[in-house]
Amino acid sequence: MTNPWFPKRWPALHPEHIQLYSMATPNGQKIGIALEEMNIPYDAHLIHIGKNDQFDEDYLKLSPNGKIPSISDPNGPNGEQVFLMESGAILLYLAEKTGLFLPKDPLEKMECIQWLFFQVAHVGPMFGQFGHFFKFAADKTTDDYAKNRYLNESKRLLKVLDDRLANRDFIVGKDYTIADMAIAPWVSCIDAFYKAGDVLELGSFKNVAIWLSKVTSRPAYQRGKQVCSPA
Ligand SMILES: N[C@@H](CCC(=O)N[C@@H](CS)C(=O)NCC(=O)O)C(=O)O
Repeated sequence: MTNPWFPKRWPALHPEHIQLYSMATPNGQKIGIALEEMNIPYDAHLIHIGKNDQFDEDYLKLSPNGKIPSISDPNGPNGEQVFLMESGAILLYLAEKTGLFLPKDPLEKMECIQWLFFQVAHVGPMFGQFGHFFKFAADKTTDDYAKNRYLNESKRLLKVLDDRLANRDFIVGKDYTIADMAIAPWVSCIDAFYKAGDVLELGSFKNVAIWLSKVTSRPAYQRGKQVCSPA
């Protein structure tokens, strides 16, 4: 095993533990939630994206795309340090490492991975673009074209989720998995951060509402969503 490497600005407090580099946005929250749910010891480092920490030369060495979240694990495969970016890949890595929150049954496991990819490919980018045009750039565009495009797509995705949850407790089935950890912070942020519950008609997605309250009331979820909050 070679000596682990840590970015200069964010030294490890416990070099033997997983290091999380993140901020409490929906993509970042997923990993704080997973670490808490899985009871994994970790050091948390705030990468303040509003202050461009994500472009720090050292940070880019562990997360070349310049986004949060990322992790390093000094005890990765073959005992070597591993660096990982992309929240979906990190969730899968942590679930495989611990054997938790990823179904053992092969079919259910594929379904879990499918819904995880659905989050990363659709829910995150579309809700994120909606939030951008609805909350942050409302005064920078001359018409509603972009806002409406992402609003309609976000509503469509909420309906896909609502249908999926019509006869299931959680996204895959009866058990809570990393797919729930990935999707819930994004649905939660619609009201909590974008203040767009009304415009997206969140209340009309009844199955989503029941599922969301089940997931977000978990103590580990509550702890995890605050990890790497700016002061
Ligand atoms: N697909 C990536 C998306 C990560 C992402 O977009 N992170 C945002 C915060 S939610 C970020 O780092 N933004 C900083 C920037 O764009 O400069 C993932 O799931 O990890």
